[in-house]
Amino acid sequence: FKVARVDTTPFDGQKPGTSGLRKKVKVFMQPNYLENFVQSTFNALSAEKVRGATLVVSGDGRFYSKEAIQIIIKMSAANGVRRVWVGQNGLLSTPAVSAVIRERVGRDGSKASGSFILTASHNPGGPHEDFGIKYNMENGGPAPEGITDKIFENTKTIKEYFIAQDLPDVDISAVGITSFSGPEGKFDVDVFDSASDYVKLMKSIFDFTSIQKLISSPKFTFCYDALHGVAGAYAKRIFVEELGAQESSLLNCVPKEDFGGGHPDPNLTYAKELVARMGLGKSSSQGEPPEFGAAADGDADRNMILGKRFFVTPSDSVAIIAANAVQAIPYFSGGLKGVARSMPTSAALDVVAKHLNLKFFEVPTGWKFFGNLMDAGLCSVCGEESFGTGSDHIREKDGIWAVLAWLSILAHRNKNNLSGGEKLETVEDIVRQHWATYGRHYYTRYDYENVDAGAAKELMACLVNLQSDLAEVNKIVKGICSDVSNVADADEFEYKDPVDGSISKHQGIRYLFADGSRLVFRLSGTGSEGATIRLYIEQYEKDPSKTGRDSQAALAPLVEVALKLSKMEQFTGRSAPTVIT
Ligand code: VG1
Ligand code: CO
Repeated sequence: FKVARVDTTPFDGQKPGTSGLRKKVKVFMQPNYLENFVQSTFNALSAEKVRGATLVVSGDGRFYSKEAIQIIIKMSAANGVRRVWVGQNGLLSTPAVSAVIRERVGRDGSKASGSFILTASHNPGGPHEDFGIKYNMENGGPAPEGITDKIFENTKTIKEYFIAQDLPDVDISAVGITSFSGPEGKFDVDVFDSASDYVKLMKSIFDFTSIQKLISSPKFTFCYDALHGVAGAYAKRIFVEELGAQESSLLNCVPKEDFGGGHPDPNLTYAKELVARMGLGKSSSQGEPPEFGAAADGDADRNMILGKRFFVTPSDSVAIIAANAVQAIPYFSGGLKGVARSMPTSAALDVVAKHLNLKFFEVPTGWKFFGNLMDAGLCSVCGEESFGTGSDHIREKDGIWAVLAWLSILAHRNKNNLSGGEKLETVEDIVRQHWATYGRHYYTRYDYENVDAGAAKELMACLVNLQSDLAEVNKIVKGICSDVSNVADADEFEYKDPVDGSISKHQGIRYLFADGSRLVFRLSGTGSEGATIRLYIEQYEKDPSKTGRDSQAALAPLVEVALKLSKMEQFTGRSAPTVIT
């Protein structure tokens, strides 16, 4: 092949957000749009990460992925990349990409130094929906801000990109290596099985035999919903082929370019079918719900954990996994190095860390901040309130890992109880016991999606302003509701990375109450249109006789305070949020 140099001009708005660049498909399909971003990324990396390097290129299979993969292959060839690894049919979950970067060895002994991941995660897909791209580094984790800032700077001045226009499209549906020769020598495209490296890693972490016993017990029933995302490709291999679950346990496990028209976001609003099957929500199906249910997002890094007629908040989930990991999961049998959560995530994990005397870290929203802690050996288990849970086995959150962690806890708790007449210890039992031991963090998140960007900025600016006068804040708060405790502190969250010293500012506005309750306001960094305001509300209850309330009822006074304090309706014109989780 030959290398063509193509003239181009910058596009506005190619700034990577919380997790890469996400835009409507039609934006990405403009001539040179994807090419500019890819070349800007190559130019942001040091030469040895590109020339002669091995890159992974794959994603969640959403609409436009196949075309994007061919473009990136041709641009990689032209930029001197030696090998491109592609999951069969272009499919790799985000956690599988991270595993492949860290674990896979090519036939010629090669190792990958980075990856383009093609996904907009939990955002819908299809010709009128979202596409996305992000770059992950040699450790398998998202590019740090230093790199994403450089990429953005490059997109503003880009004048040219390089592409091997005459390279034929590679058949990514068949496993195998295709070799080409170019001006600098050989270039290989290696198409490989999407699941095997990931499955191997999971088998090295968990005790599959004990999970298999749980799943085969007549007392245990199971259901997994991939929402037509890429998780389906892994669910079949792991839950059915390895662990013996029945095929009928899998819902929506055929990956689709448009996620079947749905919103591939595993929460009580969008995972409707699973929610009904589990006996939650209004439209409960007939029959006895399964004991355990779970769902994933489009790229399979998120998870929702459900018990029979019972929802586990993601903040509780990470705390419960941390509290049980050493006993239930072989990978952690030597102890946990530390735990971490993102700032808006509830403090349930903090209480576990304190009890177990573990190192604890609070980082800004987005998985990239956990990576440094893990690389430095400071953190084993971490999570976010946004249905993200994971560990240092890779550098991304991991939806199927979280399900296997819960299955491991259930298998451990019930190991002498799988046959015979006794009742199983359920998901709900485990959560209620956890609350009895550690107290409960009532928690909810209100999302106002696609609001006017100017209005969202104003609302945030007012909240920042208000923080300078706590006496005034308390006067307003008491005027709204006399029952809530005093606001003891308020700030904008700022993070200093303990490993590299880098500072991230403006990571969300916090109002911290004397009794440990919190209100947090943030603007989302993953939307593709307008602005999304997120409001996070949390209240701690230590008294075991009061941990069983309905969470929306328990939080009602704080919700009222948050909405009035921020003048939410006045600024946004919305009388209710788009989604409550
Ligand atoms: C959201 C979540 C955040 C998560 C991010 C990526 O970001 O709040 O916790 O890490 O999505 O998840 P934001 O900036 O919109 O609040 V995924 O599964 O979309 O890659
Ligand atoms: Co995701």
